[in-house]
Amino acid sequence: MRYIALCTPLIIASMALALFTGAEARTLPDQSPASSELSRRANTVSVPGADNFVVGSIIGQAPTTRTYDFVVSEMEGAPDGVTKPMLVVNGVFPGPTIEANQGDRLIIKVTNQMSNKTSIHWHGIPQNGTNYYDGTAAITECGIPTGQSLTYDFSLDDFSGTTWWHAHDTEYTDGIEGALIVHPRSYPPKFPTWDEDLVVELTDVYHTFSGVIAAELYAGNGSLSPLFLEIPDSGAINGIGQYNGSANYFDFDLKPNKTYRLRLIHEGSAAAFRFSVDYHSLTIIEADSTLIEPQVVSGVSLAVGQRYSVLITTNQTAEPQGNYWMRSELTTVGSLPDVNTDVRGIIRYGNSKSLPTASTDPGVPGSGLSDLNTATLAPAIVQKPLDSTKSYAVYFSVAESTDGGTITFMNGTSWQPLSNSSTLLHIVDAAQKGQSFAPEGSSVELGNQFMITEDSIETVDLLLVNQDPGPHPFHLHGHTPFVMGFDTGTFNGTGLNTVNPIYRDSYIVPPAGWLLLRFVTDNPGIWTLHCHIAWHMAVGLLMQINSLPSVSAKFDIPQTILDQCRV
Ligand SMILES: *[C@@H]1O[C@H](CO)[C@@H](O)[C@H](O)[C@H]1NC(C)=O
Ligand SMILES: *[C@@H]1O[C@H](CO)[C@@H](O)[C@H](O)[C@H]1NC(C)=O
Ligand SMILES: *[C@@H]1O[C@H](CO)[C@@H](O)[C@H](O)[C@H]1NC(C)=O
Ligand SMILES: *[C@@H]1O[C@H](CO)[C@@H](O)[C@H](O)[C@H]1NC(C)=O
Ligand SMILES: *[C@@H]1O[C@H](CO)[C@@H](O)[C@H](O)[C@H]1NC(C)=O
Ligand SMILES: *[C@@H]1O[C@H](CO)[C@@H](O)[C@H](O)[C@H]1NC(C)=O
Ligand SMILES: *[C@@H]1O[C@H](CO)[C@@H](O)[C@H](O)[C@H]1NC(C)=O
Ligand SMILES: *[C@@H]1O[C@H](CO)[C@@H](O)[C@H](O)[C@H]1NC(C)=O
Ligand SMILES: *[C@@H]1O[C@H](CO)[C@@H](O)[C@H](O)[C@H]1NC(C)=O
Ligand SMILES: [Cu+2]
Repeated sequence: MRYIALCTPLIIASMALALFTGAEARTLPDQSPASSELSRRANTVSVPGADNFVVGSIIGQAPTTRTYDFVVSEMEGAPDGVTKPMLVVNGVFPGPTIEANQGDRLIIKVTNQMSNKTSIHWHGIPQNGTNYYDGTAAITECGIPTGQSLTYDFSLDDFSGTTWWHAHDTEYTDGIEGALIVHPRSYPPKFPTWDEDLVVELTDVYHTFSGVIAAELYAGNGSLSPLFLEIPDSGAINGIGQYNGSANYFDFDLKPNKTYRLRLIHEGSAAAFRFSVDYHSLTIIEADSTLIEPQVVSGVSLAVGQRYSVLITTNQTAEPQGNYWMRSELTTVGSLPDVNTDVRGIIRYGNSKSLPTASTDPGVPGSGLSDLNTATLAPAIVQKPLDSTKSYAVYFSVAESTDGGTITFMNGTSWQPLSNSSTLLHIVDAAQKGQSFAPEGSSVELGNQFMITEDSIETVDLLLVNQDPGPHPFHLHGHTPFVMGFDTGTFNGTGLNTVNPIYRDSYIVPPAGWLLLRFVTDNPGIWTLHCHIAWHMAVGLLMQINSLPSVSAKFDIPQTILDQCRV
């Protein structure tokens, strides 16, 4: 990898904010006064209210339709203290939490007040029968033009778990994202329990506007070195981070001797995060939206798009004031000057507002615990994979573009979004004329739409081969595939777990290694499979799975989506 220049922040603004007013009500959770200070400035992003990070009150309600109104706009914000241009929903970062129960229907009206198009993707939601509401710009829709709205309307069906929603391009890097929590009807017998249920949204923060980074990454020009541009400046926990001496922290004010479920959600764009809470062990109970056999660890690493639920018990005494750091350390970004990798928040359960005292992560002393090894994840509800009926291998790589920028390939094709159209429109148009858009098997359509088409229900083995020396976190829309195996080096036909493989929607393909997914093509539509490093997808690391096109042909694509493709 060439990492040759420094990522220079464009704007450095110092914010004079009182950290502790001493007059705050004790609430759960409790944010730094920085947020209320910010919200008083016009056209400026604020941190959402405490309710946004507490869930669980709707459990047990009868199945219902839940409606949300999202207005997306351009604002200024300062998640880590440095003022930057942001793109946000309803003026808050992170965006509004959507909370529902298994079986509910969601109706979300999204109005675009930005100067560019947008679309919102509901990460991990199956969208069975509603592929056109998957929110993938240029694939399932054409994007919501400036000044227009699109109302996403879908059933959650049997889906449950911790996930998130986000704009489906680098716009999400600047703030268009939020939590999406769906409570299951029930948990497996003997599954652990908790007293309160909290949302912890982890991001990396870029001082440079995402549109600028993406353009320069590809073109290889500008003042910033392209291969370096994917390096964030810092990070944030629930919208608050630290940079260059700013010291605001997201603050959970908890009760002693209780068990809390923390739903960790990686909503960032490139860095991996190692999450831990000083002196507290973490009991992992969920990976993405899959409940797992509980495991006690000292820390957990999350790649872009991944989620983990962890239980912590507020029963420690190592910090006499009862204040503990929670840490979201940026990893995989190297040790670079001017990047703050040491991102923190606070968990309090004493009566003091002072800062925790530990300067470095003390771990869980005397526990002998180590961090999660994802190879040991086992689902709490075992599903036995069917034998595969089809098998494909896809090789992906990161390369230098002719201009000296960065370009990525999946089997030699670098994806570029169709303009004023979507893959789904092409599929449906062709089918309605009695033709097919793509032949069965693998093909490249319209120059750079690389896809695999199955018009019957198949159990597909897809081997992803990473030809790059870095790890890449992949995500397949509309499915929760089995992760049959992964390793560095070359796949030799062994090393697969056919007994109780984890099924989840986001997985790391190891450096210069492989990962084997198994999924069933029983969900009609066009499904995106891509690297979730926002910059890698922006320069081409994306392919599509075209399932049951003769069923997709009967989709009643909403008129608004059709109209918005003609703008
Ligand atoms: C709009 O999109 C262009 C092209 O991707 C990008 O360069 C620009 O920064 C974007 N502007 C905003 C305000 O999102
Ligand atoms: C970089 O290249 C792009 C595409 O060729 C061009 O639009 C842009 O103006 C260039 N920017 C600079 C700073 O040279
Ligand atoms: C950090 O802040 C100091 C003092 O405000 C300023 O001089 C310096 O340029 C800043 N450094 C970075 C990397 O932002
Ligand atoms: C928490 O539980 C421990 C052990 O039962 C007890 O010693 C301690 O007083 C409790 N703390 C509070 C604040 O209730
Ligand atoms: C704190 O709670 C954890 C998790 O329930 C438990 O394993 C541990 O023994 C408790 N520690 C103390 C000091 O009570
Ligand atoms: C990808 O390329 C490899 C090597 O050329 C080929 O064997 C494989 O079939 C291709 N995969 C697909 C899905 O086309
Ligand atoms: C395609 O979309 C662009 C950007 O929204 C718009 O400026 C242009 O007029 C559209 N072209 C056609 C042929 O509809
Ligand atoms: C084959 O691959 C598996 C999984 O990566 C590995 O554990 C095993 O050592 C490999 N066997 C040989 C003979 O290379
Ligand atoms: C999607 O719905 C069809 C028809 O109800 C069903 O056969 C199929 O199993 C479903 N697929 C998924 C992934 O839920
Ligand atoms: Cu990648």
